[in-house]
Amino acid sequence: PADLNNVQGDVVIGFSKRFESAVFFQIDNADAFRKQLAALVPKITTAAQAASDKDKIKEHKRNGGKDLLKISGLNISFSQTGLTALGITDDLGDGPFRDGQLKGAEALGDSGSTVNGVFQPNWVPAFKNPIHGVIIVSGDSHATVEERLLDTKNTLKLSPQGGTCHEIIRLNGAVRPDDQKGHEHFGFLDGISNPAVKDIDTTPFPGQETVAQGIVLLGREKDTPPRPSWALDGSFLAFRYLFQLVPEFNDFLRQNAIPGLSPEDGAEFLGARLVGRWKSGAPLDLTPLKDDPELGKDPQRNNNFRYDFPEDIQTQDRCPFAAHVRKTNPRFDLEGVPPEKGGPFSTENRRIVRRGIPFGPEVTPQEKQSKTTTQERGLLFRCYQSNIANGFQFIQESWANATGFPPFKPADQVPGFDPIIGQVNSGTRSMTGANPNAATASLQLPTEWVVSKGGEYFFSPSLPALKTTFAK
Ligand code: N7H
Repeated sequence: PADLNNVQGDVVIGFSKRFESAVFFQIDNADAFRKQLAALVPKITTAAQAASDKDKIKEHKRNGGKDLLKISGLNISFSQTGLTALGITDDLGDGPFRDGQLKGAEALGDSGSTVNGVFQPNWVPAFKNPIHGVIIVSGDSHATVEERLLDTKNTLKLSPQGGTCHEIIRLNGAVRPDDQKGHEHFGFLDGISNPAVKDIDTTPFPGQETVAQGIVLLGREKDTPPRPSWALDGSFLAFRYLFQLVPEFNDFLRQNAIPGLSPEDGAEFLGARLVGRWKSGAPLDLTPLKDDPELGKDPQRNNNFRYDFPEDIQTQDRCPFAAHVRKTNPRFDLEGVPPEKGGPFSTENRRIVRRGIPFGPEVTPQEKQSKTTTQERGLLFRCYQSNIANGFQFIQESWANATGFPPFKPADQVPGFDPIIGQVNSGTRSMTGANPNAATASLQLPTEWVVSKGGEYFFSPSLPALKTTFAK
């Protein structure tokens, strides 16, 4: 198994964070960059350090301390064009990584238009130009992030003129305030369900699935393609710059509130049906008719469900097939398919390690009133996996965007799109099962509430690879 001193901390374990910045950069002078990188490598946060930071925070809280320990994390990752700029020519064996995300944007379903026969997604310009790498800096406060980032820039000699590399775009994320802490901008508790990695997350929560190390780390058990030896213990990072149309989402919930309840409760219930969890985090599969905030925040219970039923076919009585968390981790919808139907199908190699953070301000009173987004906000989505085609890309294209998925269901119930992230290049979307009393009824959805404005695929090398293959 991997040594946690060799793996970057964001890949496994994860950073403890309130604030985070992602600085996307382009390399100008490969030799000089490699030299400065040698000085940066000892400063990079390993998984061992990230784990010890987590323990420190726990200890601090146990002693009655407020959650203000000074903690920060630093990681670095490179795109295919970044490897090429550095003169690293070994093939990492991952198609989507090699091609870059821009080329795959149309297939991912992003909105855009075709100009002279070439699809152009509606991305911000920064992501339409080559990005060589990304530095991720996290911390307990804005000041901690600034301090660590300044030191990183100085160490790397990242500067607009005459440095080793320069910044293309910087994106800043922050945990939302007060009782929305840990919730994404639509209001739902996030970061509940990640797979446990074998021999690393050794005490999984009930219902938390343990995956082989090679599902996340290259070169480990169950990682299949041939890799250069230096790729061992690295991981692919899929980054997505996703805007969220929050007032529009809330307006839709009110307009289409589930009947038979007060308008507020009907809207709340519809929101839960779209996501598959209540805003508190409580899964519909365990509490299908009303929220249970105690369950929502209890890690011993809030992931302990499988969508398994005593019936001989899967149903969407408790949770729609298309609900975001069911589409993106179908559990028993695949693992419970009986042998006579060709099953069971394992979902192990579809699992990803998610590490997103919200960006942008809270919804303003004006936006609420006009039901129209005027401020940019959303999710700086990122996830790690050893194989992008099996992980992020498969979940987006073959599950969220695939109207027939999951397959093992009553013939008259076409699940439709994942209402949160499912997309088809601004085409029309619908789903069934939103109303628990009308499983076959189709609900028309807006073309998108989550709008992709950019992204890239990166490789997060191990510490030994950074020292020997990347730095000099
Ligand atoms: Fe999702 N949301 O607020 O609705 N996501 N997601 N996601 N997501 C999850 O279980 C959300 C996105 C997954 O194991 C929760 O931890 C939003 C992308 C997966 O049961 C909530 C955006 C992809 C899971 C959200 C967004 C995924 C998951 C419940 C974009 C991959 C775990 C919290 C702005 C292609 C499912 C939790 C499981 C959970 C939301 C993006 C995948 C609330 C707003 C792009 C695998």
